[in-house]
Parts: sequence; C-alpha cells; structure tokens
Amino acid sequence: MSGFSFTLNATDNRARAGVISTPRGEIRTPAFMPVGTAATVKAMLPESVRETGADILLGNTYHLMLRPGAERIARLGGLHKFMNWDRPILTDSGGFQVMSLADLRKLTEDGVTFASHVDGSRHFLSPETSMEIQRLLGSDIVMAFDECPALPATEERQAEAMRLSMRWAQRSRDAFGDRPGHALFGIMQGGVLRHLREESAEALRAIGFDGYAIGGLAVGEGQEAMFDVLDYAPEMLPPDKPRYLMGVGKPDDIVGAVQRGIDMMDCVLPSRSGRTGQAWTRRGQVNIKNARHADDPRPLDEDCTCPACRGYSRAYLHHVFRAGEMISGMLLTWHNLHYYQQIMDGMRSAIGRGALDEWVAGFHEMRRGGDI
Ligand code: PRF
Ligand code: ZN
Repeated sequence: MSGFSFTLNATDNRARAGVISTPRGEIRTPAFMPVGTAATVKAMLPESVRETGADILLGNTYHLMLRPGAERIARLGGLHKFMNWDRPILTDSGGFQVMSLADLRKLTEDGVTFASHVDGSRHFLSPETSMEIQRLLGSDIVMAFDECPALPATEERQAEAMRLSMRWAQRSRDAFGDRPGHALFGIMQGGVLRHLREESAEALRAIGFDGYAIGGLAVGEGQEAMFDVLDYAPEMLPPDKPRYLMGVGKPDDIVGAVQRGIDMMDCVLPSRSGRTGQAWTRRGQVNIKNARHADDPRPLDEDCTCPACRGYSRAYLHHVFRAGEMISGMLLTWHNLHYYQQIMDGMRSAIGRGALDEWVAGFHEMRRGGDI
C-alpha cells in the first residue's frame, strides 16, 4: 500500500523496534497510543499529548457515530481537523464498544443492532457501515469489524465468535477497498485456545492486511493467561507487518507484551486513572487521595520531567484532587501519559542496543515494594 509502510530496525529475542510511516507522520514502535475516545484525550490539549511523546492516538467509531456523528465530522473536514491533531489516528471499529456500552444489543451474521448509551436511539453496525464511518472520520489506521467475547467463555462460544469475526474480516477487507495512505488492520480472535488462534491467524493471513491486531485478550483472563497466549500468537502473524495488542494495559502488561513481539498498544488506563487520583510511576502506583500525601513536599516522582512533577508537590496534588479541581485530572493525566511514553522510549532504545532483558530487570527492580 503506497504511503503506508513498516520498517523493522532492530530485534532483541522476540521484541522488535521499528517505524510505521504514514502520510501524517512516523509512528515509532513499540508504540503506546493514548485513547481519545470522543475526539479528545480527556483533560489534555492535543499539543500536550504530543509533548508526552505520543506519535498516534486512538479514536472510537462507536462514540463518534453517536455523538457528534461521522457525517458531521466529515463535513467539518475530518477527525484530525475537528480535534486539532494532525498526526496519525487509529480508529477502533465499534463492535467491542457496542458489547461493553450499548443497550438492547442484537447480533446477527449481518452485524449488530443496538441502542445508544447516550440517548437510546437505535443504530446498526456491520463490517460495511464500520468501514464507511471510519472513512468519513478520515482514520489513518482502520480496524476490521469483529466480535470479542468476554472470558471465561466455552470453547464453542470462543470458536463461534472467532469464525464470525473472520467472515467479518473478509467483508471489512472488501468494503475498505484500496485507499492509498490508509491502512486496514485485521483482528485475531480465538480466546485462550491455541488451535482457535491458529485458525484465526490463517484466515487473516489468507485475506491479507496492512497490520494485524491481537484482540480478545485483557477481557478477564488475567495476566498469566494473556502472556501464555502472547507466547505463541504473535509468531502466527506475518513478521513484516505491525502487530497491535488491543486494550492493554498496566505498565507490566505492556512491558511483557513488547518482550513477546507486540509493536503497538492502547489503553485508557493512564488517562482514566489520572482522573481518579491514581498515578503510575517508576517506583509503583501512587494513590494521591491517600491522607499520607497531605503534608508531603516531594513531587510524585523526583526524576520525572513532566509538568506535574517539575512544578507541584504531592501535597498540592492531594489538595486539588480532594477539592475536585480540574487541574488535578490535567496534571495526573499528563504525568501518567508521560510515564507510559517514557517506558516505550526506554524499551525502544533498549531493543536497539540488544539489551531489553537488562532494561526489564531494572524496570521490575525499581517497582519492588509496591504502593509508594
Ligand atoms: N476487538 C476490538 N477492539 C478491542 C478489543 C477487541 O478484541 C479489545 C480486547 N482487549 C479491546 N479493544 N475491535
Ligand atoms: Zn511526572
């Protein structure tokens, strides 16, 4: 596909470092994508998100089709212009959000009908409508339409969802067509069952995509079971295409995923937990609500260079959280996104030096002792 390419610069055991080139700029991998569900990364200006080191954001078909509507965004010049972010955007295809957020869902071979969680209005999403909405948004990386069952689920249920997702993957590919400069990623399903993951990978490889996501993980199976799948699933996908683990995760999930060959990830955790008073630091989690921070003059993390750590004490961050001040969510979100990007940067350079194992040992060593 012209205008979109993936170059691997270094590998270290199963881990990879590279660059995805798009007409809207380069994405350094392994990449963490902040979530901008409703055309905003909550509590952050786009230029601030960029300052944390993000190369790409994630947007959501489901939310944007309901409010303000994909046609409206298209009329206003597309999602990049609408939200004032001119770098790459990846959009999720909607099915996963329908299953977790919408009411009165009805799933058929054709697609899924549902009631909006915003106003109860009825809507329909299918591979074809999802591709059309993502085109109207102007998404750079479009995700195939899939079904992701919650775990635990019976083998029959996992197999059925995976096979439906593979038929929908073919329909997504056909509906997407040929759009130079825009990429379409397929999504592997199959739960925690190796033979289903193999069948799914085979189906996706036969269709052919610009990148491949691993879906259906981080849905209740736990880190150990997720890592078990990641010990074999990435290798089932073409080595010359990006591999994206959807909706993951905590810092140690991200590190473990990169060690297992993942190139891209997204998660609401750093932004969402920033708004609930949770900070992630090199030394572990900090709950800024906790009374023991009330008189603490130290920053969240002495060595962090983000605005929250350069300018404010834990005592201040505790106060503004307790007082319900907006700056609380702004500062903690900035810190968390900055920390996540620091992890990615550290891993990218460590992979480049062939020293990821040492970097990971240091990462875990710093975090010994838990909550700080
Ligand atoms: N499919 C899609 N989006 C997703 C997932 C999936 O399986 C997940 C699973 N962790 C998060 N987001 N389309
Ligand atoms: Zn900081």
